[in-house]
Amino acid sequence: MRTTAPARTRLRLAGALATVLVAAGVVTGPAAQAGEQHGKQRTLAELAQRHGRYFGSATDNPELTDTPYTKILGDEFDMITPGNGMKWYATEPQQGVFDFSKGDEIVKLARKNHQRVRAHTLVWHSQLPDWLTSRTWTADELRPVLKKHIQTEVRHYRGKVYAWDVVNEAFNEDGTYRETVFYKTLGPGYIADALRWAHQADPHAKLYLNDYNIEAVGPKSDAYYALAKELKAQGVPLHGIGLQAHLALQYGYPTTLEDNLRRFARLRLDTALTEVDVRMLLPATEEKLAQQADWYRDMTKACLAVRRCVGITVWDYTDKYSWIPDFFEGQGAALPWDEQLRPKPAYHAIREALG
Ligand code: 9MR
Repeated sequence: MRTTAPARTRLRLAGALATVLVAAGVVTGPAAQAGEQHGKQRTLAELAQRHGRYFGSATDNPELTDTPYTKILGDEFDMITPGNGMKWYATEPQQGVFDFSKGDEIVKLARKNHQRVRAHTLVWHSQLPDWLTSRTWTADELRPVLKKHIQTEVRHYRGKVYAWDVVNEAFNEDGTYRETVFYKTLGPGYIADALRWAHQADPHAKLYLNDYNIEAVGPKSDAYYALAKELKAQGVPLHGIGLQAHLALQYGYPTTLEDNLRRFARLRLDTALTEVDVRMLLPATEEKLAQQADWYRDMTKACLAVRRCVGITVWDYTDKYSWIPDFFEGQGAALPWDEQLRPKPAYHAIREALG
Protein backbone atom coordinates (compact mmCIF):
# COMPACT_ATOMS: atom_id res chain seq x y z
CA MET A 1 0.00 0.00 0.00
CA ARG A 2 1.25 3.43 -0.94
CA THR A 3 1.47 5.73 2.10
CA THR A 4 2.93 8.77 0.37
CA ALA A 5 1.66 10.72 -2.64
CA PRO A 6 3.26 10.06 -6.03
CA ALA A 7 6.30 12.23 -6.69
CA ARG A 8 4.50 14.46 -9.18
CA THR A 9 1.58 15.17 -6.78
CA ARG A 10 4.04 15.88 -4.00
CA LEU A 11 5.80 18.36 -6.22
CA ARG A 12 2.53 20.03 -7.14
CA LEU A 13 1.50 20.22 -3.48
CA ALA A 14 4.88 21.66 -2.53
CA GLY A 15 4.55 24.20 -5.31
CA ALA A 16 1.05 25.20 -4.21
CA LEU A 17 2.15 25.47 -0.58
CA ALA A 18 5.11 27.62 -1.59
CA THR A 19 2.78 29.91 -3.55
CA VAL A 20 0.46 30.29 -0.56
CA LEU A 21 3.34 30.95 1.84
CA VAL A 22 4.93 33.46 -0.47
CA ALA A 23 1.60 35.23 -1.00
CA ALA A 24 1.07 35.31 2.76
CA GLY A 25 4.53 36.75 3.19
CA VAL A 26 5.54 33.80 5.38
CA VAL A 27 8.41 32.71 3.19
CA THR A 28 11.27 34.90 2.11
CA GLY A 29 14.61 33.92 0.60
CA PRO A 30 15.23 32.03 -2.64
CA ALA A 31 11.74 30.47 -2.87
CA ALA A 32 10.01 33.82 -2.37
CA GLN A 33 12.36 35.55 -4.76
CA ALA A 34 11.66 32.91 -7.39
CA GLY A 35 7.94 33.36 -6.76
CA GLU A 36 8.26 37.12 -7.09
CA GLN A 37 10.19 36.79 -10.34
CA HIS A 38 7.10 35.40 -12.07
CA GLY A 39 5.11 38.51 -11.27
CA LYS A 40 6.48 41.87 -10.25
CA GLN A 41 8.22 42.31 -6.93
CA ARG A 42 5.90 44.01 -4.47
CA THR A 43 6.67 47.67 -3.82
CA LEU A 44 7.27 49.13 -0.37
CA ALA A 45 3.83 50.75 -0.65
CA GLU A 46 2.14 47.43 -1.42
CA LEU A 47 3.95 45.70 1.42
CA ALA A 48 2.97 48.49 3.82
CA GLN A 49 -0.65 48.47 2.62
CA ARG A 50 -0.99 44.84 3.68
CA HIS A 51 -0.52 46.17 7.22
CA GLY A 52 -2.90 49.10 6.68
CA ARG A 53 0.08 51.47 6.57
CA TYR A 54 1.63 53.71 3.92
CA PHE A 55 5.23 54.01 2.86
CA GLY A 56 6.18 57.47 1.67
CA SER A 57 9.00 59.64 0.44
CA ALA A 58 9.72 63.34 0.47
CA THR A 59 10.61 64.92 -2.82
CA ASP A 60 11.50 68.38 -4.10
CA ASN A 61 10.72 70.28 -7.29
CA PRO A 62 14.23 70.49 -8.79
CA GLU A 63 14.51 66.69 -8.78
CA LEU A 64 11.42 66.11 -10.83
CA THR A 65 13.26 66.40 -14.16
CA ASP A 66 15.35 63.32 -13.24
CA THR A 67 13.36 60.58 -14.97
CA PRO A 68 15.02 57.48 -13.43
CA TYR A 69 14.44 59.19 -10.05
CA THR A 70 10.76 59.97 -10.65
CA LYS A 71 10.17 56.43 -11.93
CA ILE A 72 11.14 54.90 -8.57
CA LEU A 73 9.35 57.71 -6.69
CA GLY A 74 6.17 56.89 -8.59
CA ASP A 75 6.51 53.12 -8.28
CA GLU A 76 7.64 52.37 -4.73
CA PHE A 77 5.69 54.83 -2.57
CA ASP A 78 2.08 55.69 -1.83
CA MET A 79 2.57 58.90 0.17
CA ILE A 80 4.50 61.98 -0.92
CA THR A 81 5.71 64.98 1.08
CA PRO A 82 7.00 68.14 -0.60
CA GLY A 83 10.39 68.79 1.06
CA ASN A 84 10.20 72.56 0.58
CA GLY A 85 7.44 73.56 -1.83
CA MET A 86 4.68 74.15 0.75
CA LYS A 87 6.77 76.14 3.24
CA TRP A 88 5.95 79.76 4.05
CA TYR A 89 8.84 81.31 2.07
CA ALA A 90 7.64 79.44 -1.03
CA THR A 91 3.90 79.95 -0.65
CA GLU A 92 3.65 83.58 0.55
CA PRO A 93 6.83 85.23 -0.77
CA GLN A 94 5.26 88.68 -0.32
CA GLN A 95 2.72 89.46 2.34
CA GLY A 96 -0.72 88.52 1.05
CA VAL A 97 0.66 87.30 -2.31
CA PHE A 98 0.35 83.55 -2.53
CA ASP A 99 2.17 81.18 -4.88
CA PHE A 100 1.22 77.52 -4.76
CA SER A 101 2.95 76.49 -7.98
CA LYS A 102 5.66 74.36 -6.33
CA GLY A 103 3.29 72.44 -4.08
CA ASP A 104 0.79 72.10 -6.92
CA GLU A 105 3.42 70.48 -9.15
CA ILE A 106 4.07 67.83 -6.52
CA VAL A 107 0.38 67.26 -5.74
CA LYS A 108 -0.28 66.82 -9.44
CA LEU A 109 2.52 64.28 -9.81
CA ALA A 110 1.29 62.40 -6.74
CA ARG A 111 -2.24 62.26 -8.18
CA LYS A 112 -0.93 60.93 -11.47
CA ASN A 113 0.83 58.19 -9.51
CA HIS A 114 -2.23 57.50 -7.28
CA GLN A 115 -0.32 58.65 -4.23
CA ARG A 116 -1.57 60.61 -1.23
CA VAL A 117 0.16 63.73 0.11
CA ARG A 118 1.38 64.59 3.60
CA ALA A 119 1.56 68.36 3.47
CA HIS A 120 4.47 70.15 5.17
CA THR A 121 4.41 72.70 6.85
CA LEU A 122 2.32 75.71 7.97
CA VAL A 123 3.98 77.18 11.06
CA TRP A 124 7.74 76.87 11.42
CA HIS A 125 10.48 79.23 12.60
CA SER A 126 12.69 78.34 9.64
CA GLN A 127 12.37 79.10 5.92
CA LEU A 128 10.13 82.07 6.59
CA PRO A 129 9.86 84.90 4.04
CA ASP A 130 11.96 88.03 4.59
CA TRP A 131 8.94 90.27 4.98
CA LEU A 132 8.02 88.29 8.08
CA THR A 133 11.46 88.02 9.69
CA SER A 134 12.81 91.49 8.90
CA ARG A 135 10.51 93.43 11.22
CA THR A 136 8.92 93.22 14.64
CA TRP A 137 5.28 92.38 15.21
CA THR A 138 2.74 93.00 17.90
CA ALA A 139 0.33 90.18 18.75
CA ASP A 140 -2.53 92.11 17.16
CA GLU A 141 -0.54 92.38 13.93
CA LEU A 142 0.82 88.84 13.79
CA ARG A 143 -2.35 86.92 14.66
CA PRO A 144 -4.27 87.81 11.50
CA VAL A 145 -1.14 87.26 9.39
CA LEU A 146 -0.73 83.75 10.78
CA LYS A 147 -4.42 82.98 10.43
CA LYS A 148 -4.52 84.18 6.85
CA HIS A 149 -1.42 82.21 5.89
CA ILE A 150 -2.74 79.00 7.41
CA GLN A 151 -6.26 79.29 6.07
CA THR A 152 -5.33 80.38 2.55
CA GLU A 153 -2.88 77.50 2.15
CA VAL A 154 -5.05 74.86 3.78
CA ARG A 155 -8.08 75.96 1.74
CA HIS A 156 -6.02 75.79 -1.44
CA TYR A 157 -5.12 72.14 -0.75
CA ARG A 158 -8.46 71.19 0.80
CA GLY A 159 -9.49 67.70 -0.33
CA LYS A 160 -6.09 67.18 -1.97
CA VAL A 161 -3.94 66.29 1.01
CA TYR A 162 -4.22 63.58 3.62
CA ALA A 163 -2.52 65.42 6.45
CA TRP A 164 -0.83 68.67 7.47
CA ASP A 165 2.19 69.25 9.65
CA VAL A 166 0.52 72.28 11.18
CA VAL A 167 3.24 73.29 13.62
CA ASN A 168 6.79 72.12 13.10
CA GLU A 169 9.57 71.96 15.72
CA ALA A 170 7.87 73.93 18.50
CA PHE A 171 10.03 72.67 21.38
CA ASN A 172 13.66 72.83 22.50
CA GLU A 173 15.61 69.73 23.48
CA ASP A 174 14.86 70.28 27.17
CA GLY A 175 11.11 70.42 26.54
CA THR A 176 10.74 74.19 26.88
CA TYR A 177 8.99 76.12 24.13
CA ARG A 178 11.24 77.26 21.30
CA GLU A 179 11.42 81.04 21.34
CA THR A 180 10.13 81.58 17.82
CA VAL A 181 8.54 84.78 16.58
CA PHE A 182 5.16 83.04 17.01
CA TYR A 183 5.80 81.96 20.60
CA LYS A 184 7.37 85.23 21.65
CA THR A 185 4.65 87.35 20.09
CA LEU A 186 1.54 85.23 20.64
CA GLY A 187 2.42 82.94 23.56
CA PRO A 188 1.99 79.15 23.63
CA GLY A 189 -1.66 79.47 22.56
CA TYR A 190 -0.52 79.95 18.95
CA ILE A 191 -0.38 76.16 18.61
CA ALA A 192 -4.03 75.58 19.52
CA ASP A 193 -5.06 78.54 17.36
CA ALA A 194 -3.10 77.19 14.38
CA LEU A 195 -4.78 73.78 14.73
CA ARG A 196 -8.26 75.35 15.01
CA TRP A 197 -7.71 77.59 12.00
CA ALA A 198 -6.40 74.72 9.90
CA HIS A 199 -9.34 72.54 10.91
CA GLN A 200 -11.83 75.24 9.86
CA ALA A 201 -10.16 75.43 6.46
CA ASP A 202 -10.11 71.65 5.83
CA PRO A 203 -12.15 69.62 8.33
CA HIS A 204 -11.02 66.31 6.77
CA ALA A 205 -7.25 66.77 6.89
CA LYS A 206 -5.39 65.03 9.71
CA LEU A 207 -3.58 67.68 11.71
CA TYR A 208 -0.15 66.96 13.16
CA LEU A 209 2.52 68.49 15.34
CA ASN A 210 5.91 67.38 14.00
CA ASP A 211 9.43 67.43 15.43
CA TYR A 212 12.86 65.78 15.49
CA ASN A 213 14.54 64.07 18.45
CA ILE A 214 11.20 62.96 19.84
CA GLU A 215 11.53 59.31 18.81
CA ALA A 216 12.62 58.21 22.27
CA VAL A 217 10.90 58.93 25.56
CA GLY A 218 12.66 61.98 27.00
CA PRO A 219 12.19 65.65 27.90
CA LYS A 220 11.29 66.75 24.37
CA SER A 221 8.80 63.95 23.63
CA ASP A 222 7.42 64.38 27.16
CA ALA A 223 6.66 68.01 26.27
CA TYR A 224 4.67 66.81 23.24
CA TYR A 225 2.90 64.22 25.34
CA ALA A 226 1.87 66.83 27.92
CA LEU A 227 0.80 69.34 25.27
CA ALA A 228 -1.11 66.74 23.26
CA LYS A 229 -2.96 65.59 26.37
CA GLU A 230 -3.91 69.15 27.21
CA LEU A 231 -5.02 69.95 23.65
CA LYS A 232 -7.12 66.78 23.47
CA ALA A 233 -8.72 67.61 26.83
CA GLN A 234 -9.61 71.07 25.48
CA GLY A 235 -11.13 69.60 22.32
CA VAL A 236 -8.53 71.19 20.05
CA PRO A 237 -8.42 69.42 16.65
CA LEU A 238 -5.12 67.54 16.92
CA HIS A 239 -4.97 64.15 15.22
CA GLY A 240 -1.38 63.05 15.21
CA ILE A 241 2.22 63.47 16.27
CA GLY A 242 4.90 63.28 13.60
CA LEU A 243 8.24 61.88 14.69
CA GLN A 244 10.74 63.06 12.10
CA ALA A 245 13.33 60.38 12.94
CA HIS A 246 16.46 62.02 11.57
CA LEU A 247 18.75 59.48 13.21
CA ALA A 248 22.56 59.25 13.25
CA LEU A 249 24.51 56.03 13.83
CA GLN A 250 26.97 57.85 16.09
CA TYR A 251 24.21 58.89 18.54
CA GLY A 252 22.55 55.52 19.10
CA TYR A 253 19.15 54.02 18.34
CA PRO A 254 16.05 55.34 20.19
CA THR A 255 15.20 52.09 21.92
CA THR A 256 12.04 53.47 23.56
CA LEU A 257 10.46 54.33 20.19
CA GLU A 258 7.74 51.70 20.41
CA ASP A 259 6.78 52.66 23.99
CA ASN A 260 6.69 56.26 22.91
CA LEU A 261 4.38 55.51 19.97
CA ARG A 262 2.14 53.56 22.33
CA ARG A 263 1.69 56.38 24.82
CA PHE A 264 0.51 58.72 22.07
CA ALA A 265 -1.86 56.02 20.82
CA ARG A 266 -3.33 55.87 24.32
CA LEU A 267 -4.19 59.57 23.94
CA ARG A 268 -6.16 58.51 20.84
CA LEU A 269 -3.60 60.10 18.55
CA ASP A 270 -2.11 58.78 15.34
CA THR A 271 1.65 58.81 14.98
CA ALA A 272 3.83 58.68 11.90
CA LEU A 273 7.54 58.55 11.20
CA THR A 274 7.66 61.58 8.96
CA GLU A 275 11.20 62.36 7.81
CA VAL A 276 13.23 59.22 8.33
CA ASP A 277 16.92 59.05 7.52
CA VAL A 278 19.87 57.41 9.25
CA ARG A 279 23.08 59.30 8.65
CA MET A 280 26.62 58.16 9.33
CA LEU A 281 30.14 59.51 9.36
CA LEU A 282 31.57 58.98 5.89
CA PRO A 283 32.95 56.90 4.37
CA ALA A 284 30.10 54.41 4.48
CA THR A 285 31.50 50.96 5.24
CA GLU A 286 29.78 47.62 4.85
CA GLU A 287 29.54 47.45 8.62
CA LYS A 288 27.88 50.87 8.94
CA LEU A 289 25.46 50.10 6.12
CA ALA A 290 24.53 46.86 7.90
CA GLN A 291 23.91 48.75 11.13
CA GLN A 292 21.89 51.32 9.25
CA ALA A 293 19.81 48.50 7.77
CA ASP A 294 19.14 47.17 11.28
CA TRP A 295 17.89 50.59 12.36
CA TYR A 296 15.57 50.92 9.38
CA ARG A 297 14.27 47.41 10.11
CA ASP A 298 13.73 48.18 13.80
CA MET A 299 11.97 51.48 13.10
CA THR A 300 9.66 49.81 10.61
CA LYS A 301 8.86 47.04 13.07
CA ALA A 302 8.18 49.54 15.86
CA CYS A 303 5.64 51.33 13.67
CA LEU A 304 3.98 48.07 12.64
CA ALA A 305 3.73 47.03 16.29
CA VAL A 306 1.57 50.02 17.22
CA ARG A 307 -1.79 50.15 15.52
CA ARG A 308 -2.03 53.93 15.42
CA CYS A 309 1.37 54.38 13.80
CA VAL A 310 -0.11 55.01 10.37
CA GLY A 311 2.95 55.09 8.14
CA ILE A 312 6.56 55.88 7.42
CA THR A 313 8.06 58.56 5.18
CA VAL A 314 11.74 58.70 4.27
CA TRP A 315 13.21 62.19 3.78
CA ASP A 316 13.68 61.52 0.10
CA TYR A 317 14.62 58.00 -0.83
CA THR A 318 18.05 58.36 -2.42
CA ASP A 319 21.41 59.65 -1.19
CA LYS A 320 21.50 61.59 -4.45
CA TYR A 321 19.00 64.11 -3.04
CA SER A 322 19.55 63.89 0.70
CA TRP A 323 19.82 67.13 2.71
CA ILE A 324 22.42 65.60 5.05
CA PRO A 325 25.75 66.31 3.29
CA ASP A 326 24.83 70.00 2.98
CA PHE A 327 24.00 70.33 6.68
CA PHE A 328 26.41 67.94 8.42
CA GLU A 329 29.94 68.04 7.09
CA GLY A 330 31.47 64.61 6.56
CA GLN A 331 28.14 62.81 7.03
CA GLY A 332 25.70 61.21 4.62
CA ALA A 333 24.62 57.91 3.05
CA ALA A 334 21.42 58.27 5.10
CA LEU A 335 18.79 56.83 2.78
CA PRO A 336 17.73 53.36 1.54
CA TRP A 337 18.88 53.96 -2.06
CA ASP A 338 22.42 55.09 -2.94
CA GLU A 339 23.44 58.00 -5.19
CA GLN A 340 23.14 55.79 -8.27
CA LEU A 341 19.57 54.88 -7.26
CA ARG A 342 20.64 51.36 -6.31
CA PRO A 343 18.87 49.79 -3.30
CA LYS A 344 21.09 49.52 -0.21
CA PRO A 345 20.93 46.96 2.61
CA ALA A 346 18.51 49.34 4.36
CA TYR A 347 16.01 48.91 1.51
CA HIS A 348 16.09 45.12 1.86
CA ALA A 349 15.77 45.42 5.63
CA ILE A 350 12.63 47.55 5.30
CA ARG A 351 11.15 44.96 2.92
CA GLU A 352 11.98 42.24 5.38
CA ALA A 353 10.26 44.09 8.22
CA LEU A 354 7.19 44.75 6.05
CA GLY A 355 7.25 41.24 4.61
O1 9MR B 1 14.75 68.89 3.11
C1 9MR B 1 14.74 70.25 3.40
C2 9MR B 1 15.94 70.91 2.78
O2 9MR B 1 15.91 70.83 1.38
C3 9MR B 1 16.02 72.34 3.24
O3 9MR B 1 17.20 72.94 2.74
C4 9MR B 1 15.97 72.39 4.74
C5 9MR B 1 16.05 73.79 5.28
O4 9MR B 1 15.99 73.79 6.67
O5 9MR B 1 14.78 71.79 5.19
C6 9MR B 1 14.76 70.45 4.90
O6 9MR B 1 13.66 69.82 5.49
C7 9MR B 1 13.54 69.94 6.92
C8 9MR B 1 12.08 69.80 7.26
O7 9MR B 1 11.35 70.77 6.56
C9 9MR B 1 11.82 69.90 8.73
N1 9MR B 1 12.63 68.97 9.49
C10 9MR B 1 14.05 68.99 9.19
C11 9MR B 1 14.27 68.82 7.68
C12 9MR B 1 15.76 68.79 7.38
O8 9MR B 1 16.35 70.02 7.65
